[in-house]
Amino acid sequence: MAQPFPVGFRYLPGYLNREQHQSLIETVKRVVITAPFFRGKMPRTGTPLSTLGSNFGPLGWVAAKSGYRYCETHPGTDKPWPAMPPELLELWEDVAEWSDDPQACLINWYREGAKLGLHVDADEDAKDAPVVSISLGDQALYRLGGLNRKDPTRSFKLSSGDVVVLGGASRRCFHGIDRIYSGTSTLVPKGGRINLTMRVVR
Ligand code: MD6
Ligand code: FE
Repeated sequence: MAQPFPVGFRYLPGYLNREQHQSLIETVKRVVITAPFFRGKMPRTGTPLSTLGSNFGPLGWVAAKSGYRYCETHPGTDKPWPAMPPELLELWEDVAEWSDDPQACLINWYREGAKLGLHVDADEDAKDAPVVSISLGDQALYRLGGLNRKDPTRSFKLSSGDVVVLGGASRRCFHGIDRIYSGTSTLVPKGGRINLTMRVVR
C-alpha cells in the first residue's frame, strides 16, 4: 500500500485551470528573455545539473561548484532577477498558510531525460516557511520520502497545473523527480516540464 502523505504535505491536483497555467508559462517565457535559463552545477564536483534554471523575485537560488546559495543577481547577466509575478504572489497567499511573502521563485526546466535526485530543500534560513511548487507542461514522476533518506517513499505523477505544498512537519522531507513523461504536454515551447518553487529565504 502507498505510504500516507506526511503531515503538512499537500497535493492539490489541477489547482490551476488550463488558462491559468498557460498564462504562467507565458509569464515564464517573457521573463527568461531578460533572465535566461542557465545550467547549474553540483557543489564540489561541478557536475552539470540535468535541469536548467532561472528565478523570479528579490532572491534567486543558484547551484554552483562553490555551493548552493541565494543571490540577488543572475549569474550570467549580473542583473537583478525579474519581479515575482502578481499571480504567483496570489497563489502563495491562497495556499501557503504563511504570513510572509516568498522572496524567491525558482524556475526549473526539465527537458527529456532530466531528473532531480532525492533531496531536502535546506538552503533557506526561514526553516519553517513552506515551499509551494507548481508543475507546468509534461507530467513528472514525483517521489516523496520522510525526514530521513532511508525512510520509505511513495511516488505519484504530477501534471500541468498541479500544486504541491511542503509545509509544517513535511518541510524537511526528502523528495525528488525520477522521470519526465516527455511529450505528454505541448504547453512548454521546445517541450518538457517547468517547475516553479516559491520560498521564504530569510
Ligand atoms: C519539482 N522541485 O520539480 C520539485 N528543489 O516538482 C524541487 O524539489 C526543487 O525544483 C530544489 C530546487 C529546485 C527544485
Ligand atoms: Fe526540492
